Amino acid sequence: MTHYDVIVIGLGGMGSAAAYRLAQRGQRVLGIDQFAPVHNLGSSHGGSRITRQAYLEGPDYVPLLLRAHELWDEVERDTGRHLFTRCGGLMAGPPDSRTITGSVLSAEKFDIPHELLDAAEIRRRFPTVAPRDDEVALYEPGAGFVSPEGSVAAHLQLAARHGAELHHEEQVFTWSTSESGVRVGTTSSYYTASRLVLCPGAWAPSLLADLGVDFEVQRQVQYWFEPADAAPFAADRHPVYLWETEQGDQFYGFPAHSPQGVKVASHYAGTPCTADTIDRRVHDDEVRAITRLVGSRLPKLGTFRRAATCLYTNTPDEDFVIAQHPAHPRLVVACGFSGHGFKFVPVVGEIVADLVVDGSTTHPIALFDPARFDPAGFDER
Ligand code: PYC
Repeated sequence: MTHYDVIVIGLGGMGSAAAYRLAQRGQRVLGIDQFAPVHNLGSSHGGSRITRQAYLEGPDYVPLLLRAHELWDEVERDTGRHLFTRCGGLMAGPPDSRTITGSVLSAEKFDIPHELLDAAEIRRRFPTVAPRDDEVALYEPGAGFVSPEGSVAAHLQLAARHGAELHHEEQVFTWSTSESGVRVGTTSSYYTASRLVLCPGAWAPSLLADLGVDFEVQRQVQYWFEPADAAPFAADRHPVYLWETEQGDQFYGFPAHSPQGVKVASHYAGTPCTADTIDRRVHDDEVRAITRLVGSRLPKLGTFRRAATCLYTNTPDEDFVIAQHPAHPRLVVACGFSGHGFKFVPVVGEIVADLVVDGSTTHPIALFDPARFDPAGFDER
């Protein structure tokens, strides 16, 4: 039986990046995923994910985003794939909303280039967008979107180039760790390694039941519309946007970037589900609701064309979990990305490689420690 330095379970966005960075650092890597490469059953599909650095979720994330944007460029260079479209980003809402105050806080603290726009200026610059008179926006010219499918394909390509062995359509049914190593059982075989990385996406509740994090997996829907006039939605004229309404709804969208049309979605309309039992149908009342919500600010969005479901894996505070597992020192986990993680993919790969190879990282990841959910502390279990 081949013994590996590290086995990576889950080769979606995060796992593919982890497999690459580990292989790049000379580790003998086995990556395992239950599906064929670049599938649409997890959280790494749909053609686009927003990336931005004036991070409304908190300034602690910004150093990671500064590095992530460097690494997106590096992965593009190393693979020749176009992954990152810098079309600018509009964070819009009432002046006292978290979307505005949080974005401004991060932008000012880290000197992220940005402009504050009032409603008239938003309308003047972006004729597809119709803010209320009392809404404002932070415009970030360096924001844009990345391709989730392109990212997975690029990282798998780089992992293989650096010697990683990648097994697809092989399901893990058991893993264990001991003082001497780790053991993984799949539908095909058993494997051993010195270390284990789990990037389980929406399968976190079953694969990481003893982590002490109360994950909520949510069914989300991405929708595509076809505007009567597509020209003003082109990526050289239209930003990505994240909009908070005065009712606290948050929706987001993209310029036209595929023949499928213009993609929009709601950030908070998810419903609890499991990764294996999610309802993949999209219902008429959902289409009516998103048409009403996004149409209230983008009245020229046009005709609904198609929709696809997707999965969020939320932690209770919506901050990620990236750490050595407190009960299994040989295991590193990266999960709970709570619907806003994809933009971090390349830096998460780097952090996981640091934790596995060096046992620590210089990246600021205290925010992601799962011990925050255990007031008693893991030592007292
Ligand atoms: O991180 O920008 C983001 C985002 C928007 C909606 C979901 N995530």
